[in-house]
Order: sequence, then C-alpha cells, then structure tokens
Amino acid sequence: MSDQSEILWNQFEEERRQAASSKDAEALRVKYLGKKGPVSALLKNLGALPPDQRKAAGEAINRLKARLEESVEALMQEWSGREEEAKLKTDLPDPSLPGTALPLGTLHPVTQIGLEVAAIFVSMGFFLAEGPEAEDEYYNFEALNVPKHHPARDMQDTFYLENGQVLRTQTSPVQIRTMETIKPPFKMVALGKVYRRDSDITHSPMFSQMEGLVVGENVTMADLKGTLAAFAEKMFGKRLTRFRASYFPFTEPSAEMDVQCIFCEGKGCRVCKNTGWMEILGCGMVNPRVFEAVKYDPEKYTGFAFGMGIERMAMQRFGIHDIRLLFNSDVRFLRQF
Ligand code: 2NM
Repeated sequence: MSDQSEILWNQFEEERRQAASSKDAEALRVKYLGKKGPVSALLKNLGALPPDQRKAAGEAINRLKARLEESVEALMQEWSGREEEAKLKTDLPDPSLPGTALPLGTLHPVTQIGLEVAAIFVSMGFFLAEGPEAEDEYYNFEALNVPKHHPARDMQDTFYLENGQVLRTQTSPVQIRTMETIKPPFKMVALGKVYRRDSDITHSPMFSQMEGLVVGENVTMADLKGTLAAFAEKMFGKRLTRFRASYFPFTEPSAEMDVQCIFCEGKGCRVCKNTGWMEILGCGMVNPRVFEAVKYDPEKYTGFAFGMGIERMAMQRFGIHDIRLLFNSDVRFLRQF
C-alpha cells in the first residue's frame, strides 16, 4: 500500500472503531467514498502524475476503494442488525389500539332456519333422521300411495336418473325407511334437500324440506293440531293459526296450516300478499295404505305427518321476496342475516 493509502486507511479504521450506529456507518461512507471524499480526490489527481506512475497509482487507489467499500458495508450490516434487534425488544405492541376485525362468516339463512326448526322439534321429543337424495321410485312414490300415473310422477315434475332412481321430491322416503326399521311409538323429523323440475320467483329445482311423523296407538288429529300449534308459537311467537282442508295421497284427512302474518299481524301486507295469513305447512293423518306398505297394522296404529319448505319459512321470517336470492351466493345479500 502506498503511504497515502496507508494513512487514509488507518484514519478510516480509527473512525470505524468509533462508529456506533448505522447512521455513523452511512456518514463514514459519504465521508470516504462520496464525491467530495479523499478517494475521489486521489482519482482526480491521477492526471497530474507522470504517465509512467499513473497505472500503478490508479490500481492502488482502486484497491483502497474496494477495501473501504467492503469494510463500510460490513459495518452497516452489523449496526442495522443490532438496531433491528433492539427495536424488537422495545417496540412492544400498543394494547390500547383497537384490534383488527377478522372477517366473520354467518350460517346461510336456510341453514339457520333449518337448524331452528329441527331444534324446536327435538325439544319436543322428536329425533332427527336423514336419508339418500337419490331414491328408489318405491320409497319416493309407491310406498307413499302415489300411484303409477299420478301427475307428481310425471317427467315434467320429477328428475329421473339413468339408473332408474329419482332425485327425491320430498323427504318422506326417509319416513318410510324409518318405519321399515323401527316399531312405534316414535316421533321423528327428516331434514334435507329435495328436487323438483320447477323454477321461478318462489320455486327452485332444489330446495330444503322438513317433514315430521308421529306414530303410535291412539294418535289423533287433536295431537296433530296441538303439536303443530305449539311449533308455530315457538317459531313465530304467539299468533293465531288456522287449518284448511287439503289433499295429499299419503294423508287422510289432509290440511294446510296458516299462521297470522308475522309482519302485519293480520292487517295485510306484501309478505302475506294482503291475506293477513302465511301458509307454513301441509299435514294430515297418515293414510292407512302407507302403514300397509311398511307392514304396520293400520288397525293398531295411527299417526300424523307434516311437511314444510325451509326456504319459504326463511323468506317469511326475513321478508325475502325472491327465492333465487337464497341460491346465488351473493355475500352482500347473505351478510344481512
Ligand atoms: C307433507 C304433508 C302431509 C308426510 C307424510 C309422510 C309419511 F311418510 F309418513 F307418510 N311423511 N310426510 C307429509 C304429510 C308431508 O308435506 C307437505
């Protein structure tokens, strides 16, 4: 090393030992390697040297420059590392700051209502059952007293599968399977998806149903009315209910049950289409032909059954006018529930 380089290097080393921060390291870099620093000055002076000394002097300055750069970079790394560590020890989180709100999902309104309805019946001693969505025609129609040429069996209404099964059009096949498995007395509900070729503002090709069945000795229409009125009160609050005669192949007699509109309490509004009443379920005394199909003695046992659409109930509860809103998965809509 030339004398000049050596002096400069020693001076640099001395100052380097005093450095105590990444700021000091940066200052050192500017001082020694900056445009106004000694290295630049030496390089500028090269032209003043006799030509035969220029090459060696130039090389010496460049070696010095490289050593300085390396040393200053190491110093910089050393101090920024220490500073980072110190910061981690002292910069504790401020517990008074509000937390970051995590995005929180909710259960789909149909899931909410389905669970609510199931919980009400379970609280009244019913058990909850499930079954396959692809069903044999026997369980979906025959055993339920829906004969071969009944319109419900039409291709227009039912999804037929290539293997000869159907997508169940109601959850009642679960009741049939239950009756094939256990003996009365029992109270059960079946909850699940059902399928019908139907699609408009109030119909979806896939929707959810809950159906219930009570079988025993001396089960009467009074039990049906009492049970369903109790359900309606738990579900919608204290309201008038009414039963209208209806028809289903699997019950006789059959009825539909209305509850006084939960929004206008009978005065008439958009939700009840100005009738003051909301239709909530279909029901009836189990047709003896259904008992014959599952080999229950219709002389010994009687029962009542009922069925309700979960989407419709969700629409009534939340005042939703178009069933399709429940199925297009728009979180801006779903977040409201
Ligand atoms: C309804 C209305 C009336 C019903 C009947 C049965 C079975 F399997 F026991 F016969 N399950 N569900 C039934 C009766 C369903 O839905 C509107």
